[in-house]
Amino acid sequence: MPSALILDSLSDGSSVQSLASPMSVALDSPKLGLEQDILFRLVNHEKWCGNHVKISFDECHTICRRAVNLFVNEADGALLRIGGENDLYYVFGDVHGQYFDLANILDTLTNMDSEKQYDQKCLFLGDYVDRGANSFETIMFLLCWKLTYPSQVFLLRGNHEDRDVNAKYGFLEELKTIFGVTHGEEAHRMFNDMFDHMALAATLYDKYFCVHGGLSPKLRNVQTVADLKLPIIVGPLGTFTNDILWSDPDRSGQVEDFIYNPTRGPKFGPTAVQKFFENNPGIKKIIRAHQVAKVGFWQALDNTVMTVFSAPNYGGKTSLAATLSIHQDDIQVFQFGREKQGVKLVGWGEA
Ligand SMILES: [Mn+2]
Repeated sequence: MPSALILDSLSDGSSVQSLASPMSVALDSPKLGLEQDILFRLVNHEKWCGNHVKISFDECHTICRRAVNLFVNEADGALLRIGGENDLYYVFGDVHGQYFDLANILDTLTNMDSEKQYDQKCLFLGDYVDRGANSFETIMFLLCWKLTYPSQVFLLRGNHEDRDVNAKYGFLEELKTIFGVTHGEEAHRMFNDMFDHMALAATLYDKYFCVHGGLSPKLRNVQTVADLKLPIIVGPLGTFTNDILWSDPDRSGQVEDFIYNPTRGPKFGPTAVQKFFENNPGIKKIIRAHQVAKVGFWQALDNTVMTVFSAPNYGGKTSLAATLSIHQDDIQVFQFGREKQGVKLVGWGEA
């Protein structure tokens, strides 16, 4: 039986909140509502049955509507400001529809005894859908988890949380398989209207700028993101909203500030990062996703930019997934590899 973790916020609040199995939450608690009912179906969903989990169109509609409400209320414009004194954040990069791998990773983190002295929370950097086989399960899991534990799970938007992109790379096709052509297209509109309400970036402990892609020449400071208003339709190449979901740090040493790439947003260099830090006192690192990493993560531009990627064996090629755990100045990396029985922890240490 696949299982995943749920942050255990059902305790009386007197102790720190640690990661607990959703199975115990589902089995030991009285039925709480639709979100928990769907989580229960998801964690019991058999990996190899070849079908998608049974969640009706109307149930998806309800969950999307509730998520939109939550997203709009928690964000400052399109910015999340997170990271309390005693919080520890697990930070995830791209998941790309690899629901069962995500479930394995979360399950492993649940069973670790370390770091239990902090309130454990999760931040996801986007790209939940497309490419993998279970975009539907991934996004429904994350939404229901978020709705159950709103102050412990945070979801940013990736470049694939965009109707034009996920009409091309798998999500729309998956929805048509699940709901039929007409309802599938309707579900596609519904999910994407919800995506328009996701925040575009977060500040974590006022030390880290967290975003799916990276910097933009039009991003002076974090207030630029806070000045936006949800919902947001991602603009075309060259616009601010497109830039920060698509941009990449330069690793060739050829780019000082910014250079535009005709297909994939800008590349930013050391001068761009330095200017951004000067305009954002306190911020010392950019934490982002968006690019595959052979060992699950990499650093660039003199360790000012960290990339994390959380989908193992992405695109059918052998690669590790990683999850960061961040408490204030301390960043640890957990690496996961896919083995016969599922995805297993294969390495960890300081970043
Ligand atoms: Mn991406």
